[in-house]
Amino acid sequence: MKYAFPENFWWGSASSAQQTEGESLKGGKSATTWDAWYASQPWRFHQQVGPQDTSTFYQHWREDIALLKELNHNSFRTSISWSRLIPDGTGEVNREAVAFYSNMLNELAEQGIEPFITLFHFDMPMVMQEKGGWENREVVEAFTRYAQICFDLFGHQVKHWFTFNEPIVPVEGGYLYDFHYPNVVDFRRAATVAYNTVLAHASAVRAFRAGHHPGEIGIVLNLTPSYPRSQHPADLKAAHHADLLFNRSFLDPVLLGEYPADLVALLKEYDQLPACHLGDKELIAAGKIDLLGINYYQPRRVKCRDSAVNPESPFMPEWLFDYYEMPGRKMNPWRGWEIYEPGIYDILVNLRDNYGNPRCFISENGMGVENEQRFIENGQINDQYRIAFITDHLKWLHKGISEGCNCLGYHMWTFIDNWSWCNAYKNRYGFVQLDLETQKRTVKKSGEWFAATAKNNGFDE
Ligand code: BGP
Repeated sequence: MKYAFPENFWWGSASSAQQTEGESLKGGKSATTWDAWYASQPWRFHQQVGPQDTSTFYQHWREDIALLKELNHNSFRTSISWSRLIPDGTGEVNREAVAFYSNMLNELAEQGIEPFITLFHFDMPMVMQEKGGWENREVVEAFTRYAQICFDLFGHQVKHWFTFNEPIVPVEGGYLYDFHYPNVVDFRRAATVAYNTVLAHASAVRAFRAGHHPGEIGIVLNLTPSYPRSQHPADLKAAHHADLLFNRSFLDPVLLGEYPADLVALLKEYDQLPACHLGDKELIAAGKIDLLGINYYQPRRVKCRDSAVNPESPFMPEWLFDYYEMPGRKMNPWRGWEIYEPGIYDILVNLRDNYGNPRCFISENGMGVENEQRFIENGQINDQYRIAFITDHLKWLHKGISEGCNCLGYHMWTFIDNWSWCNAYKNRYGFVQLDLETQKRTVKKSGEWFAATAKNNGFDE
């Protein structure tokens, strides 16, 4: 086999509670920011399809786990919904939710599929958001309690925990660029949200260790390698700043136990540092992880600014760099994201060389495509573009592993076409096609390809 992967390599896919469960306001669950936002501004969502329209994992989990098995998954990541488990955020545990998650985890075990469980995948309970969400330090304690409850309830079933999925995204979306609730545009508030998220992460890790729970704990970060337009010092500086803000603001605390000095200096220079309390440093140092999940979709290409910043305008990341639309770059035209396969290798090499080669795996990688129906042949979506996308990324991943990078698995986004934040069903990512009307599931060609690859632990070319 030309591209053989290490023994016990994790092959699987990822999903999340809000995007798949459905029954968004049923089964005792309270509203998340997504439910509330949809209720007040449905036009924000593609074709006004809201988070209630899903593949209804809440009912179809058994059937879906059978499909995971059919696709030869040996592992699968999903999340627990805080607002389902503890509807008022801080009080009573919802027994119906406990039964649901525990039955689902049992079924995964029965099928020999290792569960990877995320505690927070963008779905803040609205009751907590009303108290300030991640801007309010009190949420750190509430999140830690929620995490502890999960460890206590499901610790015998789950061996791989993740505190957050892509914690920078609610920061960017909710507090900088207006694509998540609460639609604030304010760098200082964004910095506070990011800081409190790091504290919440560290506090949950500390609780996990204090409780001597079995297994390991980590976080899932979306890493966007920052490439400069040129080797000119001004472009290099722009790339360094983008890297500090969008990667290292989480990567350094969770792997090294501290913030990069350059980032602290930068925020100080622009008077954007969040308030620090006594003991925060020690807490952050306690938040070092066992396992890093890497979501890789696209790089970030930047250049120095061509024009001076208007000093009257509010501080934004773009004060420090401009985006660079590199001529000839390969794009996914539907999602508007660049496809750059070597990025996956560059991430791994950076982790190996600058972060002590931590245990890691690719926790998401994928290709969202519009109107996939047009590729149906004999009743099945023939998504050759997705097979090519995965193959090309796996080749670079394989190269990284053969050069000593400590990458233990590859999970695709996603198992079944799911509801996406604001984009609803505009771009579909699944190995399995979902008919929203009938709930019928049909495996795509890429699903079959992946099943064979997972079974053979690699592929030939
Ligand atoms: C990641 C998220 C996923 C998923 C994916 C695809 O950022 O972790 O939840 O949605 O991106 O992105 P989108 O659905 O916005 O196209």
